[in-house]
Amino acid sequence: MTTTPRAVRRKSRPAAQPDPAHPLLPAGEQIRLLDPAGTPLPAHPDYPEPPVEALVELYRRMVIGRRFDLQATALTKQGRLAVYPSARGQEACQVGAVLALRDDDWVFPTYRESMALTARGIDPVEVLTLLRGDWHCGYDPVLRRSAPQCTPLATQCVHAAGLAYGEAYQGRETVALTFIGDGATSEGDFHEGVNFAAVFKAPVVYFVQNNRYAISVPLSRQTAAPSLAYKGVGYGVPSEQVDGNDPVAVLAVLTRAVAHARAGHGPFLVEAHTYRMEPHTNADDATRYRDADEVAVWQDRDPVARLETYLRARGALDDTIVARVAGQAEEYAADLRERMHDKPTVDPMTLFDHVYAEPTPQLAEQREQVRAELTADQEGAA
Ligand SMILES: Cc1ncc(C[n+]2csc(CCOP(=O)(O)OP(=O)(O)O)c2C)c(N)n1
Ligand SMILES: [Mg+2]
Repeated sequence: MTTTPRAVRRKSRPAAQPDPAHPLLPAGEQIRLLDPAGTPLPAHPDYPEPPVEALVELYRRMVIGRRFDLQATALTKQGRLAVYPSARGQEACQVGAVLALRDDDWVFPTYRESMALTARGIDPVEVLTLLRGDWHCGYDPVLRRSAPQCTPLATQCVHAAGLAYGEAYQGRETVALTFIGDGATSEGDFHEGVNFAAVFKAPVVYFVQNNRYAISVPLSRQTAAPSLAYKGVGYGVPSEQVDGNDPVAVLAVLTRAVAHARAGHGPFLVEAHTYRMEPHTNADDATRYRDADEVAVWQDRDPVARLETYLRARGALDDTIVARVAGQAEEYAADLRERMHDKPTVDPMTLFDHVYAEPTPQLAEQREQVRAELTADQEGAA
């Protein structure tokens, strides 16, 4: 006898909810230790406030960093720099990241990170060599533990994973921090880098500066994710989001992220919510894709003013110290201006020297082409 199966009646149950205590998930809100006016918020259980001396040094380097940035933009207008992607407005991220690291840790910067590199103590003229169009990189990456600034988006994410894995493999406690923009988190290399680092427990901090634009593409056209920090969770990487214009919170969150990586727990991803106040580069016109009201909102969240207000209220800054720091920033800019007026001696033929150990026939052909053009130029000038 055959029986007709009866429909199984299931009781309905509430939809599955993500476990809020899941250790990989970022907090639902940006971590913030100062409000936008610079008033301290209640202490955070997971992110203790960094020591006040570190915050004063953060302030000093942010002020110098901002002055450097302004000077670099001016140099483009004077024809001394080919191009400059400004980081004005992102000072808390640029400097906070550097201060969270040890000198023997590595950074993997993009074109946007000139300020971070100078905050690391690299000579600004060496940093600007790339943007002046003189050479691929003006500083010694191994000596400065800083990779060349990357223009191909997100490729540095893979480099950082490889270097960090290699360092750990050799028993060293190096951490690699890689900067990456919001737009570049859509690139395959970002995902491959994070995945590799997660699987092989490479000590990398992926530091996403979400400045809300990829040139003219706004965040709303870049991702549907509620936070870019969610992109780490899918790969098994603990992630956090922080107010990127709160310097105290940026340093606190990155300090913890770096400690996590150094302790051998693998990578950590931090999304910092920030804003670039200037156009993408000096060659861009930002008024074509964003309005002045939006920029004004972010002007009110200025990270330098925010930290200054807080440190003054704590008695760690006064008019004398503020004036001294401003003086140091002016000296820094004047020295840079002066030295950028020196015309560098660059031999274009050296461009071919370090591409391959054994040059390919194509490269040799291109080398000859350039040599012929240079000789023709010289003969024309004579
Ligand atoms: C692989 C690749 N694709 C496209 C570009 C062109 N490009 C240069 S910067 C940029 C926007 C990147 O935006 P984001 O990652 O948010 O960084 P931000 O410039 O805002 O710091 C694009 C598309 C590039 N450099 N490399
Ligand atoms: Mg961006």
